Amino acid sequence: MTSIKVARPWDLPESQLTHEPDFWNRRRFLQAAGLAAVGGGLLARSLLPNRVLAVAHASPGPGIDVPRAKAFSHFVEFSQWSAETPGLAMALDTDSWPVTISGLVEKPRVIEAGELRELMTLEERAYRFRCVEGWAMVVPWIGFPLKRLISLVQPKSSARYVRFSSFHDPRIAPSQRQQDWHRWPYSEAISLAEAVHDLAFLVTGVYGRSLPKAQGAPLRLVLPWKYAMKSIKSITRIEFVQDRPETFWGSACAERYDFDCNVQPVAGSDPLQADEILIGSGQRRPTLPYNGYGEMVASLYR
Ligand SMILES: Nc1nc2c(c(=O)[nH]1)N[C@H]1C(S)=C(S)[C@@H](COP(=O)(O)O)O[C@H]1N2
Ligand SMILES: [Mo]
Repeated sequence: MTSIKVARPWDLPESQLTHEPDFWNRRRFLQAAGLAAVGGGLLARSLLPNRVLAVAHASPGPGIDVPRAKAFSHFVEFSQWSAETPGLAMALDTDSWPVTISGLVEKPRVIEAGELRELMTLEERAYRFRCVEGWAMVVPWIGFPLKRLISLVQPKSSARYVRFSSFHDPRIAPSQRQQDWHRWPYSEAISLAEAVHDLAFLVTGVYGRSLPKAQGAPLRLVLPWKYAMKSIKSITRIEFVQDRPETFWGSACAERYDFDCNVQPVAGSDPLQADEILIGSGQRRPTLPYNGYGEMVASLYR
């Protein structure tokens, strides 16, 4: 059987995809590139209280031979060091995962992530993915446009922002027990205009499989023109609100991360953003405005 591929504005040449083994072995790559302590780095270079730094420095460095460290993953609920995350994240009960959609909508509802997956036609989209720490890749995500979910619940005209929250379960997430200076649960927010943009994608799978827990199963957001911290994992709540919400990183270090977090060669006061390193090839190249999606999204910010 042949399938006809219709070109979409975000399509990238297949040659640009990050090779799947490089995706799963990111940690090893990042370590070789001197970027291994990505989770720790994010905290250490930010303006968090000193005790965060103390925690970061007291932890053992990530060793590459930890058997369960299949993938690099940034998931602060579970661990400072990515090596531990895939194992710890196994405790997420993704079989039963109600997602609450509430706030300024005509049709609020609670829907099981599995039910949502059935309801939506899933598609594959390869997007550039760029962490504020400087690494970049091109990932074939599987999911559906966020705007399709939004049309299900029908926002009221007073809704101006969409706020996403991750799970809160200190029994399984060590940082939620130990790091009381953070505002748990992890949350992110975007404007409604951003949320209904074609590129905004809710993700349930990656590289042709269902999303691993460490990557934010069963449902995560992917916003390819923004730093990956906005691409919140393991979403349990989506709220439509009038006022701009606080976000997890915004309240931890507002001086460093603005609300938009759009990828820019030089973002605010952070001179580290001029270049990025491609996972796999290790190529260093200039950061692209809006991570290369400027033609599609720049008009949102004029
Ligand atoms: N709930 C939650 N979502 C999160 C994070 C997190 O710590 N918790 N980290 C963010 C950051 S900083 C990055 S770089 C990406 C990493 O996604 P990946 O592990 O799938 O590469 O997830 C983002 N979403
Ligand atoms: Mo990140």
